[in-house]
Amino acid sequence: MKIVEMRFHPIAIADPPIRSSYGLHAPYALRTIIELVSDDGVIGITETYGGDSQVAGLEALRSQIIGADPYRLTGFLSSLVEGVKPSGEVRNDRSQTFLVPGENPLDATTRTFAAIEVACLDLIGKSVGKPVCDLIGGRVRNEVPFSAYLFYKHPGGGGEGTDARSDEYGEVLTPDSLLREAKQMIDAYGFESIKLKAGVLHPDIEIESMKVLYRELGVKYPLRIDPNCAWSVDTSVRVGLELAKELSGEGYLEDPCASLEGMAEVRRRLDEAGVNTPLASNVAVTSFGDLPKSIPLRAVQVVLCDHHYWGGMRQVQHLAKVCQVFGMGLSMHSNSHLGVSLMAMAHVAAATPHLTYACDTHYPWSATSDEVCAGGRVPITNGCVKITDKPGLGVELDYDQLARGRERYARCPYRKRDDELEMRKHVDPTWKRILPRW
Ligand code: GKR
Ligand code: MG
Repeated sequence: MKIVEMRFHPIAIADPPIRSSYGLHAPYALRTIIELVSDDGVIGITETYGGDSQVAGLEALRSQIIGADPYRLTGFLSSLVEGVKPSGEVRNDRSQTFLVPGENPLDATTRTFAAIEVACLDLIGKSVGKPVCDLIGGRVRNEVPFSAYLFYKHPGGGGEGTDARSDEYGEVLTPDSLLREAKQMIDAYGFESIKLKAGVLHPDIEIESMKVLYRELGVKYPLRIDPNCAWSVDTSVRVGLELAKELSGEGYLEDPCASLEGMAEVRRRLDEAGVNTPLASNVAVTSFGDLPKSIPLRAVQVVLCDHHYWGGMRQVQHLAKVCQVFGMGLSMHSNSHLGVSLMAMAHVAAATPHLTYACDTHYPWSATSDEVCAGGRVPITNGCVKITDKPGLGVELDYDQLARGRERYARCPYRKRDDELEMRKHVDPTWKRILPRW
């Protein structure tokens, strides 16, 4: 089999004004849908980050991809993820950054490789009639659990002008409105664990928000909190101590502060106080190169993988093994996305035994009307995405919807994610990302 055509579709999807320590989401999130066509007419698809630089990175590989055998990806593109430097030294770059995911130049090659890998796996799966999870070792679960991903937000449902969407969750800037958001999301999707994107309001309000969730929803829902490094070491320790009960069980404290050294210090002080809440991360550890320093420091106890930037599904499986060997847990990170990415996340999670935490997903924040999967939205039932026997990722494209996504991209002024700029435009003209803020 040979790849004879490669098509990229830059799209924009409505995104509500949700907040994080990075700032504010723009009215549209950018994604790219990729199609690889084989010489026998089968089409493999994938979804990745959007914007001009992601598309340019993919475009630069066109001559290597056209004519290539999708079964031999490691041979023709492996230098992007595990090659050697011109010096002969094996690459083990660290990619830790404070930029928003998808805009980190240090993981540009692993992002690009991942996109091509998943499209090749979908193509192979659709050619041989097998689901992707069964091509990468076989599933260990038929249902992949996801968690409710709560965000503080301003009023608005995303999109702009006549393309503005209805606001499903309203304004959420208090503990009570956050509880309402949680209940709404759990009612709609049946999630059985909850993550709060924190680092937005004063830590006392965020602590209170977690206490309200715990009190009102009960121990049945493991809780996680992630301020994306907005707190100092002292504040992180204080929050860890005050939320020891709320984050117990399957919960964790994710990226409370910046740097591996900072995280290690938080670990040490929580241990001293007898609090064993795991510290999780998708900021301090974002590549294999971060692990040699992180592991002896005991900076991170749960790594959040993400095939989109770790270099694809097989790299996530390698990461799982490393985590297992060194006694770390594995969870999954997410960014604004549609159903093709959701299915890819579900397939890799299904085939990764050590991925035992419910995965993050931004899926509830995307609008049904923007979905590019044929047949509409991928169902999340009882908090889970079902893995069926459909070949490949189990989804096909709706080309009318894809064309609408492309038109939206062409019409909208956004070409990269810049939450700090959005924050200055819509909330506070003087706003800057300050780490630590508290
Ligand atoms: O969507 O604003 C967001 C999140 O802050 C996202 O960009 C993060 O990467 O979900 C992410 C996380 O867990 O850090
Ligand atoms: Mg995180």
